[in-house]
Amino acid sequence: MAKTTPTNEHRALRIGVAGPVGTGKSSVIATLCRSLSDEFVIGVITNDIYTDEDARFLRSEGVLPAERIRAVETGACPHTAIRDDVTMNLIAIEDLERDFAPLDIVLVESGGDNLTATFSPALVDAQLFVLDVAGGGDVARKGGPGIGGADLLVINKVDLAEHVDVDVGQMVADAEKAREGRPVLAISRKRPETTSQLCDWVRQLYRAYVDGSHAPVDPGPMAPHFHATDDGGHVHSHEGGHTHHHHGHE
Ligand SMILES: Nc1nc2c(ncn2[C@@H]2O[C@H](COP(=O)(O)OP(=O)(O)OP(=O)(O)O)[C@@H](O)[C@H]2O)c(=O)[nH]1
Ligand SMILES: [Mg+2]
Repeated sequence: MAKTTPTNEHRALRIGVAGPVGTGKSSVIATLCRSLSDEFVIGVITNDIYTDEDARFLRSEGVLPAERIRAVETGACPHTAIRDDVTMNLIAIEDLERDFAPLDIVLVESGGDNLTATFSPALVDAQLFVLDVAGGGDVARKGGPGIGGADLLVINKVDLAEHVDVDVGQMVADAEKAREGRPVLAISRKRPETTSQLCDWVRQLYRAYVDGSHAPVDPGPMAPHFHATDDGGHVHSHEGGHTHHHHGHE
């Protein structure tokens, strides 16, 4: 496998986008591609369990040339592919970087998972974690490595807050408390003034990456958890000590 440490100025900045199912990871990526494609050459890798649905959605948005958006099908365990064994993703990123060199930024969407999935710092230089107001105002208080330790926490779909009785200010305050000063952005793709803050964050990160002042931070391993399945699954454990069963995979 090719070397993955940055050895020249052409190695793209790799940004992971994680968060629970449906919070708006693909939409955030589409917004970034749409807004930043004049400034940066961007590529996208999506991680889905069984399909290339996210890649197809992003291609259909027309925000990037379709061939610069590639899918990794991770099988039954999306968090493994971004955390414990990142080989498939590293190969996909390196292929993309080679085919479209020089890329400035590669955005990696994780499979929609639970609250605890985070990227390994061996895979991405920085990561954002996406929550939405529709998941409930108290989610931010629940903490976990993504909420607490991601480089940026995004609270998405704030346009829906009034419909789901969520106080965005309170949700942001709770998140800031959980994050000990790390940044939180409340956004909606329907409110350009909010997504422009997200773009500014990426621009600032890119500058820090290029001048060498950005250091990848590990948000921490997944919390112990258990996936129940039917009989016949096998068991394995991950970093962080959790154990879970897979049914009929591998
Ligand atoms: N109202 C509103 N809806 C949004 C916003 N962003 C995303 N959505 C909607 O939320 C739904 C999920 O968005 P996606 O971007 O597909 O979410 P995702 O996190 O990529 O989903 P998975 O990859 O399936 O986990 C879609 O119906 C989007 O149209 C927003 O800012 N406001
Ligand atoms: Mg998606």
